[in-house]
Amino acid sequence: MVVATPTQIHIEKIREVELPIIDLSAERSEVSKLIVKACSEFGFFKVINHGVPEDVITRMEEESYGFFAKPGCEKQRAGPVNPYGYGSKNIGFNGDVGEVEYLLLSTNFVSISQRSKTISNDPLKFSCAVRGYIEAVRGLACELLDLMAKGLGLWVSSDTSSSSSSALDSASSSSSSSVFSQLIRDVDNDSLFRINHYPPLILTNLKHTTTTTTLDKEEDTSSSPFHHPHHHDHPNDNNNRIGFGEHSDPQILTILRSNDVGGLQISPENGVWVPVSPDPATFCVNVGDVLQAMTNGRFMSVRHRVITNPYKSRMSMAYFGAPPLHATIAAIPELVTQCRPSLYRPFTWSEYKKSAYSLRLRESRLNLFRIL
Ligand code: GA4
Repeated sequence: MVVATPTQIHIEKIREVELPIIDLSAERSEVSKLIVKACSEFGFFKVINHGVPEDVITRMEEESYGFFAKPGCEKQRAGPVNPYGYGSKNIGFNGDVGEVEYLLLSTNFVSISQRSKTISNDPLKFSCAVRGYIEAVRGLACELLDLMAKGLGLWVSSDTSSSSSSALDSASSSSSSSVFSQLIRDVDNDSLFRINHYPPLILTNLKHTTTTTTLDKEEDTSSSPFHHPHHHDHPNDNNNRIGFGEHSDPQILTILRSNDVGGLQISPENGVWVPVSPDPATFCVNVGDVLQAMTNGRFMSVRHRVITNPYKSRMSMAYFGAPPLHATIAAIPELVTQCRPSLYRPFTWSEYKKSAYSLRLRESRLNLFRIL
């Protein structure tokens, strides 16, 4: 274990900033401007009046709680995580760990119903809940991507034309979906659904005394969290552990819903961490690396992490909208100018994904594709 010097510990600043809140019931052109502003300045925003039915969310949440409440040996039956299934503590393939257990699923319905057999005693109920949730959240992701395209002046919708144009067509061509949402509407899209459960510290400690991941790397004094009752929400306190280490999401767009337990933090600049207040009534949306590349850096894929709560379980459900593996990702021509030349060389999603899995979680993988 590396011992941190006092300067290393003080580098980390926590700022209280509220994320922009987008009301999807407001006037469309106003909403699209606000979304573009949020994606350019924060890379993150919250959505209210999102139209995803409450019962669809509740059903998915109940199924998830049901799974994580099972004994460890039963949960292991849904593993290993590669390519899809149950994982615990290990993240990716290069030695990253966190105080998290999770289910990683493809959004392909055939794959989900296959997987459900090892996840639930009532596989049909589980796969229907996942299917309903994914359909609703994908709809929301498409709507948000279309609003982004409108806000960037890239797309004029036309209800009469079909959506057959390819992602490489001019972005401003008239169609029923934008150049962004076409990628995740594609039948071959590579989108993912992930359910994360961050157990409270007390449970984690009782069950696993050997592998823990502390935020600051001082000696671990966390076995008695009640000795620090006034500091239990401070992330530099040893009672808080890394649930999911800092990273950016590789895909296009992430739609996250959590229970009422906080822990998500975003990093608008190096060494600064901003806690995101939990709100089960909203969705938290963030720009992924692919969208940063397609907007030629106009939108930011911001680093984030999750800190566990010492007393309460956090559960989050994330939909990662991704292109088909063979899709070529390049900056939208309208966003490349003499003053703003192309920042990244074109790549396929398959190439990018391979590169992401070959690196550690915290690596800035988009930089490998930078040309300037
Ligand atoms: C971060 C976003 C998604 O959770 C995920 C993660 C994936 C994994 O957990 O297997 C990655 C991580 C995520 C980024 C870089 C690579 C891939 C672990 C890792 C080290 C499922 C994804 O697509 O990328």
